[in-house]
Amino acid sequence: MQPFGQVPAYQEGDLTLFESRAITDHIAQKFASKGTPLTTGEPEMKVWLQVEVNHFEPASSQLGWEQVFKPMFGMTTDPAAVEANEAKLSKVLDVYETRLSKSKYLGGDQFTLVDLHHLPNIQVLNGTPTKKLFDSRPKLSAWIADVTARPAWSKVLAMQKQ
Ligand SMILES: N[C@@H](CCC(=O)N[C@@H](CS)C(=O)NCC(=O)O)C(=O)O
Repeated sequence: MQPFGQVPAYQEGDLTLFESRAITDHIAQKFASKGTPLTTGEPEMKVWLQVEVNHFEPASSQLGWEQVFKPMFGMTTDPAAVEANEAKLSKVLDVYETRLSKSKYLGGDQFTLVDLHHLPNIQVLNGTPTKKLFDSRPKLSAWIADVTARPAWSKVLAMQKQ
């Protein structure tokens, strides 16, 4: 189902999808009339979807790998990699701090897939010293408190514990 042997993959009748962001986009469009609309289709939202993939994800996933997943697999965290990626992530978060002083959410004034795609890495990093990069930015901290308090995210976290 997933040509690179990774998760996630998604099957719906004859339709098979991979790449998490393509899957969420499909689900958001298909069920647009149910629950919270998660996509606006606005050019601005598309820009910020790309910001997450190209700027937030690389640094944040490396920080999660070094500080959470490597220890989980009995491997040793590389402090130099943590320092380098915290420097990269800081620059991204400075851009976010400015963005969030102008709009309530990253993709615009409503919660969208842009915000949603940040949740897994934020959750991972909230349990690491990298959280200091979030806590030191007031707009970003308020946005994190808002998006992580959403009932749907609480359900995801509860499912992870099952
Ligand atoms: N760009 C892909 C990344 C998928 C990915 O990295 N999956 C990880 C888990 S989060 C995986 O399956 N890793 C195991 C492997 O690569 O063998 C997506 O967003 O779906």
